[in-house]
Amino acid sequence: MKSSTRCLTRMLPFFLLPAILGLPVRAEDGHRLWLRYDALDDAARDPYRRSVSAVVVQGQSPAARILRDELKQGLSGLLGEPVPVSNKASSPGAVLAGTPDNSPLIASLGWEKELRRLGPEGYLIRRTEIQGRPANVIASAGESGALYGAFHFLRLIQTGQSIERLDVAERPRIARRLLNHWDNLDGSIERGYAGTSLWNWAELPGRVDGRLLDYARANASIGINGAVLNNVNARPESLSAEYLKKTAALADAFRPYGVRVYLSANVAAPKLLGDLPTADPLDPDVARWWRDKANEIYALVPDFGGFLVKANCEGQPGPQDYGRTHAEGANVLADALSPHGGVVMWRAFVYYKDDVDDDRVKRAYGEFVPLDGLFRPNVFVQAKNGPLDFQPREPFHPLFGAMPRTPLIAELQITQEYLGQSTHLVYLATMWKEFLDADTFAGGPGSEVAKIVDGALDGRETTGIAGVANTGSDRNWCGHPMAQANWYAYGRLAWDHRLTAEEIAGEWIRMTWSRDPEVVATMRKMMLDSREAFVDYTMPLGLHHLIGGDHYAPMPENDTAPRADWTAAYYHRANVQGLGFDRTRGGSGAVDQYHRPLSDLWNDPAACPEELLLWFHQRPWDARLRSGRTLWEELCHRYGKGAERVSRFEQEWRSLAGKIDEERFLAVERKIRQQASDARDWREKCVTYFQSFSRRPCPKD
Ligand code: GCW
Repeated sequence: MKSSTRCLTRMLPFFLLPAILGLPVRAEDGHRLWLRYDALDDAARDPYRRSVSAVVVQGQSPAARILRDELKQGLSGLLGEPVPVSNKASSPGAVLAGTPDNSPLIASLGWEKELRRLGPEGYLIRRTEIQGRPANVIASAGESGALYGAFHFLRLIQTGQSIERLDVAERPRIARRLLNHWDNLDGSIERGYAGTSLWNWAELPGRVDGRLLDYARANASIGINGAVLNNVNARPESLSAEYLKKTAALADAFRPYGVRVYLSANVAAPKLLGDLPTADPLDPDVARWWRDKANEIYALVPDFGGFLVKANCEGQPGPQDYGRTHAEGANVLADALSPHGGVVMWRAFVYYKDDVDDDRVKRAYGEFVPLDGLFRPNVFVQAKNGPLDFQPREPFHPLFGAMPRTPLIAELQITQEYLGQSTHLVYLATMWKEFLDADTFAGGPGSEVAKIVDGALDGRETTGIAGVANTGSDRNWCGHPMAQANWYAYGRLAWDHRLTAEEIAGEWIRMTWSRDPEVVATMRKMMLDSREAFVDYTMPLGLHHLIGGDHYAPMPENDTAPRADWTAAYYHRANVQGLGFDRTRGGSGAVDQYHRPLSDLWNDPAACPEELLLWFHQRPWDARLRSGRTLWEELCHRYGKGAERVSRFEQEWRSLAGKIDEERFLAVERKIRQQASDARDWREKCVTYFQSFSRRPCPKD
């Protein structure tokens, strides 16, 4: 941008600018997500115009209608001219999409065998000939797969890739790719930072808000195929006849987009909602209650996905209230659902009310590993990525690789509860990749978490992944305009965890912001650096939980929460000698929940990666680290480095002035300014606090 224009952008109210510059005025508030479909510029669209002439979708079902509309809208938008819909592939350049069952033209290609192998969600995209004319074919054995293929095809054009010699075969690596909504029936969202719940419970089932279709469409565009509608801290009423009708209306709305609904279940429902005197999972009346409930649900929602359960944790009821195990609790639900094909996702996030563990991170492993093999085949155990609670950095959860006879769902948190909520730019794909790529050594080297989650290590087809959603009623869906990237990246990784964080960021920026190489390069760099910067300015070197009740602001001094494991002091263990939680063999022993050689490596302070040093070790202030600095100096260095990186975000973002629409530009600018100021607060507060133990001067840099 010319400097005179840049100057203008600083001085003028943003809404006047487009008019003055002669640009079209359009509300660009982030609502359209990555599905904007704005016209490519002339040079970029010419090759596509030559290859694309019409949309041909022969099916008549609701899903086929959605497919046709998406292709028509997407292609017409991107090519800057109406692309007609036709029933025949009579002109060269048809975009033919569908399944052999709903499209005679696709059936005539003889691709059934390949399509069957890719499954109903997989697809082929090929440039081929139909009746002697070149065509672009998007084919799947199932309607969901055809829609996923269409979004793939559109993405190629949105991101400026060639469609000349297309030959794509895709299938998802994980079967259940779910969002978990922690939405309450009163419309609030636990750990939600983007407004209120999208589910308009009060108006349902009579009125389904149009926004819900946009939600389902966005999920379909990234391959998400299920949503758990309500908070894991579940009200029993969500299973009442009244609410099930509302759930059924949502299920009907989402179905054509390939999104199935699931519910969180409160396991005391037989008592709280029914009139049984007990919710003991081994009581025959309780089992009957769950069977009847499952029958009632499936009569309304024939493709209901199943139940997610948080039991015996943070005040939730559970089988242990009756002296039963988690397996006994899960199995009674599983038996009720299995005749209908439903599953139970039983969470491993557990710690107890009256019993604060010496080391809380050890709890889930101790509870669940002995139960391996005792769950019904339609039960998943769902574990968070790390053993504590979605901290900026944790080692992977030791259950991955420790329960070979139980399918495990990996629970990631898209909403940034501990990572700056909707104020800080933190791109989470790098963190999730670190987790998915971590080698558990469960079956020797090369036993990455991803291979456990996608079933490759144990030859398992029952697979799943969950992301705690960051969506809400905010116009831009996720609060921070750039937090949409985390919803997007979650879906893309759930589909194919081999994609890199960098590739996904590049796609998302081009689709959501701009194809200008400078914008792409600048934003991508910021995104890729953001998670490590956040770790550095908040909890470097393996520190964790340095927060208070809001889970946002620095509070390393917090030592008086209602329970010790809600404080910060429980975790950092700072004293005049040093800093960190000793989880070695000489300490809590948590390190031995991991396989060798990892446990040996992490047990040794000289070999342990410094990123996890204070997670596993209490180290003296003068211990030498790899940089040559002492622990104290390195700590100060990291806090400084993180805060400094974010202050450069401010300049980098400003360098894009004029290259991005004003409304979103200013919204991000405001957020980054706050982030940079918060990062300085974190640095000041934590360095000063830890200095009261280290009693050493701050290094000059
Ligand atoms: O991260 C913690 C949150 C709780 C949450 C809990 C859980 C839904 O602070 O808000 O409850 O974990 O995952 O169950």
